[in-house]
Amino acid sequence: MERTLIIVKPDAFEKGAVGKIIDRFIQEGFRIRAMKLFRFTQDQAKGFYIVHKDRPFYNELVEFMTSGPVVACVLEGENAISRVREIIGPTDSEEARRSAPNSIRALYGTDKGKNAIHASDSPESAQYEISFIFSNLEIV
Ligand code: 3AN
Repeated sequence: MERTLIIVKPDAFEKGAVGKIIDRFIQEGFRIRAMKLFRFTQDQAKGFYIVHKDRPFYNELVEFMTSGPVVACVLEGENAISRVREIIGPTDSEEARRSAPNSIRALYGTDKGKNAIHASDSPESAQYEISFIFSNLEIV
């Protein structure tokens, strides 16, 4: 069993897609171990995305992630990290509509920035991201 973190981003929250997105993971067999609705401060978003601090889109990413509420969940399942990445689809939602039309980014995202959902991409990032958002007492 493996755990991973997803964040329904402000664009998908604004569209009212939170329920459909979380239900997709339940239907795919994952268990929800923690869930939280919140809004990132600038400093929190910078810390969460610290691995991207030298990328040209870092400021844009921080602005977007602080633009409205998000919903974060810890999901558990076999090979959760890679399976969840498969279900969310490629980073660019337009590319996702071409190559993975049933992926979450294809269905609910707009482009490379406004791409509806985040998911951890490795065991190291899953561990960092889960403990960044949740305390032990919030994970069942
Ligand atoms: P992923 O989320 O698929 O792992 P990364 O790790 O390449 O993608 O990028 C992290 C986040 O940064 C993405 N989820 C996306 O929101 C944002 N991002 C990536 N590339 C761009 C870009 N060219 N312009 C704006 N935002 C981007």
